[in-house]
Amino acid sequence: MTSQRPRIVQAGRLLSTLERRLAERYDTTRLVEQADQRAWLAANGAGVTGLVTSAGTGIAADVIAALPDLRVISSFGVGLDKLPLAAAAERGIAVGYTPDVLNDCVADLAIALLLDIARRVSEADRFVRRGGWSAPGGKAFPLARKVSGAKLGIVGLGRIGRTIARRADGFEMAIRYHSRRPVADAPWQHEPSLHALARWCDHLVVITAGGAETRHLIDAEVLDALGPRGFLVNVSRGSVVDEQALVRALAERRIAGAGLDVFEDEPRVPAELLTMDNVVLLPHIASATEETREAMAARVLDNLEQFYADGTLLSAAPLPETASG
Ligand code: NAP
Ligand code: 8YV
Repeated sequence: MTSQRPRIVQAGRLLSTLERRLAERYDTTRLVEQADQRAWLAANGAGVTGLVTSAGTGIAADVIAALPDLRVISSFGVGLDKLPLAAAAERGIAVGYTPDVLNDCVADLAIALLLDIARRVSEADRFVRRGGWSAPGGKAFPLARKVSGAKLGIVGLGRIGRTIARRADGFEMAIRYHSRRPVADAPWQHEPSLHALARWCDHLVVITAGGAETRHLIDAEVLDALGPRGFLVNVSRGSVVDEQALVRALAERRIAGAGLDVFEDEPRVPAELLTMDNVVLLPHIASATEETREAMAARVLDNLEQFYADGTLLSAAPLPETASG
């Protein structure tokens, strides 16, 4: 008997509650469970109308090419850098994502990294655990740097960047931001030059979109402008920072420290960083709370449900213009 439920494909693993609900509502195939994914797609790709993935997993070009009837992609996450947006626009495939519901948690984690690296929280924890505090005649733990009232530069004042700025207001920080265009209703000062922003601030928080346009936006020159008393926090994408330039700047103490949630080649973290005390390294967890991941899962489902009901999406990703308009 043919299933009446829409046929969808799930690329990569997802939150288990989301996987269960997808399987209940749709005729779902998990690509990762297929011994030969290409062979499965070649034999069964026709008739699949939906594809669910995540910002981290993305979609390989050959997967959507093997789905001739694909009408909708629903992605778990807000980053669009691994999604084939141009191909989707050309083929009229709708793309849903999960903006806004993760703003709070990503902003909270950016502030956590900022506090951790400037106040040496993780470093102090390691000091206590290895007996440094209680050691007879041991050295005093080094002084940290003040966050309240310091100068914060934000690279990318989008949904999450603004949420970070509002939190930093609570710390009475002086705030300026850099983006290609000033944000009309933002109370913070726009800085058209990224270098000038880096020179001015004590802490530079990076929260732009990823992808080709922002690749290595934070390069050796920006790091030198930030300088030996400046801290870098990156919660956007690893690709936005030139990681080798960052490793060199940290090793040579040309910047004071870095808090990193994202890396250029995840889950690979450059070995040099693992032994440095002036870095905090996280495994891409900015949105990873039970509450936010459930809200993201709900948006993935709501996007699909609405699309199959009326052809529209609750949260439609912006697609590039096609040659035909
Ligand atoms: P958003 O609202 O689209 O904001 C993106 C910002 O980046 C905008 O202010 C944009 O301003 C700026 N931007 C884009 N290209 C730029 C460039 N070349 N130079 C300077 N600024 C540029 O996106 P969002 O929802 O805040 O999310 C931002 C990103 O955070 C996502 O794309 C994702 O990669 C990342 N993220 C990471 C995690 C994590 O777990 N670590 C979680 C969620 C999101 P202009 O267009 O005016 O330049
Ligand atoms: C998630 C993210 O880690 O939303 C994004 O762009 O990077 C994070 O929220 C990701 O969606 C899980 O793949």
